[in-house]
Amino acid sequence: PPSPARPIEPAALAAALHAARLRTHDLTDCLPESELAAQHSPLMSPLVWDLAHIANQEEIWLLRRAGARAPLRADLDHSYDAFRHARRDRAALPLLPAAEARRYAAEVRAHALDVLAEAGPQQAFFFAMIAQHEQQHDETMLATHQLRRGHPVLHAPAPPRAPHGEKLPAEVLVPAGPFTLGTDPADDPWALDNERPAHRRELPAFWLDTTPVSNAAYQEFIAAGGYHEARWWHPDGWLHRRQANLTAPAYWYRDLDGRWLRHRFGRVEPVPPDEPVLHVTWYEADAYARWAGRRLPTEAEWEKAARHDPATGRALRHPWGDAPAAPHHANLGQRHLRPAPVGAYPDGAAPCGARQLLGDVWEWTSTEFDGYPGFVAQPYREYSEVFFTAGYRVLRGGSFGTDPVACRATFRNWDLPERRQIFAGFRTCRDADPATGAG
Ligand code: AVJ
Ligand code: FE
Repeated sequence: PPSPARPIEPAALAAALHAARLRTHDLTDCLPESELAAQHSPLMSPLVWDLAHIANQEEIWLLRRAGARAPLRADLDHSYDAFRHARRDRAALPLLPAAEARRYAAEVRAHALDVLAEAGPQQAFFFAMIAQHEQQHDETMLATHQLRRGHPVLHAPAPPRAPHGEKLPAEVLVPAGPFTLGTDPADDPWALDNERPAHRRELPAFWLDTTPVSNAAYQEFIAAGGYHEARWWHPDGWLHRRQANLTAPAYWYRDLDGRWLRHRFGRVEPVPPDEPVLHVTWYEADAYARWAGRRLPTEAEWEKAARHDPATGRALRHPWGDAPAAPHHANLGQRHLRPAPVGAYPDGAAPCGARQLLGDVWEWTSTEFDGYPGFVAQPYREYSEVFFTAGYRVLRGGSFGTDPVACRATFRNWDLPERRQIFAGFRTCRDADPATGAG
């Protein structure tokens, strides 16, 4: 792993591991064994698989690799190897019952903290990676909760509203010019391999939606017959739309009066018009953008809007600056179980004026997932490299279910264009007039 100029303090690593474990327990202690072992969807693992996989990865990377310890439970490696078993097949594996999985996780954690106490700065990255890994699985488990049928078991207060009476411009201008894409360990010791290395890019000016696309805007696309006109759709998207019979975002349906309702973590409620649209495929996002006479941003455009500060020419860690994400900046960390209305979080605005770039909903970009020039797999090929140029699209910005430890303006997520169980929405953009740089 890289050796950062400013290594992360061991206390910060221990705190990140601890916070992730509290969340893992919150997501799993609330369900009986039968529900933890159940396959709620072929798209997702049983929650008991995630639970022991989190512990097994921690054993592999922190105990065996960083700590050079002898294996504790080498017999578990096979069942919890994500590359050996598709999610749909994992319920049939000889999985640890939840109580045993929790014991295994606690035992691994006790040893991991011993390793951390002896570790040098060379080892810090493994701990940062594993804390993020657990949080990523926690978000995946949250998506499994959304797929599960049954009474609500998760609870959280509503997110903040948008500032009252404020009229935001529909789009903001991101002027032409150079900026930095990606980061280096010296600047961000938490950055994962696919965020590296930092490199200069140049982009023409473009106009970006100030906020993610709302449910109300998306309903106009539906009402205009957008799902039934091939001309708006990518050819593969049109095929998928017909095969999967997509007619609205996942979890939406109409009542007898034609009003849109949605399922959300075991509850049914009217679709809130002013929230960012959620649970759409890349194909739906792409079709909406074409229908609106616009396009999805590239991930370079997204990142420039999210962190380039024209006043200093510097790249920020977050849209609001380098300060750590606080609750008033962004809807992150599962503090709420839904996105905030579009226009919320004025304190989290980027220098260009765009809002909610971090938090609320992951944002689909037009870019296919690949390594940056000079990419080096760190420490294992299976985190990122095996997914390059394999048809995955990049998502940016994190959702309400993403922890701040696994979210920053350089963070890259990816998924297949037909997936929508993840907390994905989008915003659109358009080229600026090349003559005026605005237009
Ligand atoms: C980065 C969210 C696409 O869940 O497939 C978890 C994260 N990698 N375990 C995924 C991950 C290995 C990954 N994503
Ligand atoms: Fe994993």
